[in-house]
Amino acid sequence: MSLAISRRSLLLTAAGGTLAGFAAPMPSWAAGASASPTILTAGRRTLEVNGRAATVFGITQPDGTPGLYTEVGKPFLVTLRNDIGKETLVHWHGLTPPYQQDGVPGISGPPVAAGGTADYDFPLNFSGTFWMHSHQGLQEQALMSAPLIIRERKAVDRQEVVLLLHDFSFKSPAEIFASLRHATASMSGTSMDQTMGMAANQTMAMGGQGGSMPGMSGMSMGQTSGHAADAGPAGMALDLNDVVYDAFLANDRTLADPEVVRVEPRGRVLLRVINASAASNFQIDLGQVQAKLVAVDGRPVQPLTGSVFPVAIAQRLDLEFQLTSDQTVVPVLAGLEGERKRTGIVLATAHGQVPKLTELASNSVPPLNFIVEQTLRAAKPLTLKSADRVHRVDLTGSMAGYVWSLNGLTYGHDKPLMVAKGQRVELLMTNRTMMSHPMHLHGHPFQVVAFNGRRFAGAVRDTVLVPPMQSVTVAFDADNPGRWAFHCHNLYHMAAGMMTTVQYESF
Ligand SMILES: [Cu+2]
Repeated sequence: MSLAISRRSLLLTAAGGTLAGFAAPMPSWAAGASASPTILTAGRRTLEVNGRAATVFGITQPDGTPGLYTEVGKPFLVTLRNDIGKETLVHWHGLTPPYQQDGVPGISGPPVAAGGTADYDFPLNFSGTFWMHSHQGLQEQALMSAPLIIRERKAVDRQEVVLLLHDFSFKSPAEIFASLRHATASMSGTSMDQTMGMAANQTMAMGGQGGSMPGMSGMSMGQTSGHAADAGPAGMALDLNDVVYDAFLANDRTLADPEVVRVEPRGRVLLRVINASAASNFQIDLGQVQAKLVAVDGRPVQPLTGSVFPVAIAQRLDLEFQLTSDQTVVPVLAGLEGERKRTGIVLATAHGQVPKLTELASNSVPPLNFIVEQTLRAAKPLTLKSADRVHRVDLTGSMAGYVWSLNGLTYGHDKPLMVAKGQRVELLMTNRTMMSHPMHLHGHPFQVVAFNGRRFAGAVRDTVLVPPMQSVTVAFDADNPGRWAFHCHNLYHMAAGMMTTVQYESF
């Protein structure tokens, strides 16, 4: 591995000065170029949730705006300030920087020390809806995340609305993780070595029913580990939500007191949905509004019309629609899969009377599946080419102490997926568990090219939900040398070991 760092690479400074190994020439802005960096501060803030104060993280500009709004063609020119009093590092989810600027501790570089800063400078060659989040420990659960919007250069006559979704708990993320590990460790008597997910085992422990169990949705297993069960492939029980949350937030608010976004009568809207949850998949429901899904994960797709769209952990949706004259109040609802719980915002014209919305829907949202994914077609597909290298990646898990892994290996004991520059690479992911996994590759957009072996030219994106006991193949071009994280974006699965790296043979 080479540590050669180009002029446009990361300059990391800690309180004590420039870190060894990361001494880099000054980025272009520091050398007197006209543009100056946007300062993003990772800090703490107080939110009120369900009438209670909660201290959470945030990533904000000096004027308090969360995240970054920029324009294609401008460089990504950012100084990250760490004001949280301990180490952090922020990942620019979906962007394609040089790997040293990717924001993953231990893979791209060291974290930023308390009180320190890090500088970023790389080109932005595409527009779209992206996001940023801490990749340090479990900070993402405590809301260390924000929008990262790259607008098109041409002005478009439509109102941009960003919907950032979070799952929220008053418990600390460490406490949640400890409870998950404890809950499963104490149940692991009979199946230490099997590579199934947890729900099948838990279902047996709860009476041996293997089929669909309506009415079990939302039942709670102890304090933290609640498992909604539903019919899976061949009638097996699926495992949906490991964590029972205190609230689901849409732009930091619950549906009891939602954000109301004022829109023009008959206005055109571009709704950018970002699922910044740590561990929750949602279904977006626009009610009477027919929208066009025009991009997923910031990458354009052939438009798909509808009013209900799945959005898995870490994924994004760009939805375009025009309100009709009688659509003066439009709730944009996000329902938790397998549950009746929901959150959302409300679009309303100046005179639209916003009704009281209940946080529990009348029906539960079905588990996310692959039906919409299979119908998506990239607007700009990869060139047609056979794979130079195929990596088989089994998504695996074990009951023993909440362990999740890839090819049976947890991160740290993993075997990196090797690639060479210029190769077309395919990742054939087979989910051997009863829980879906939102799999995310850093630094490279990938195209979804097969589901259970059936080929199609699916969406180009950065995170794909692999359903339980199914297989999904993605393809990407190895054009960004370095060492890149590849992991499940369920934060607790990643923390439990469901992560590896894609590594170039030389870089
Ligand atoms: Cu997972």
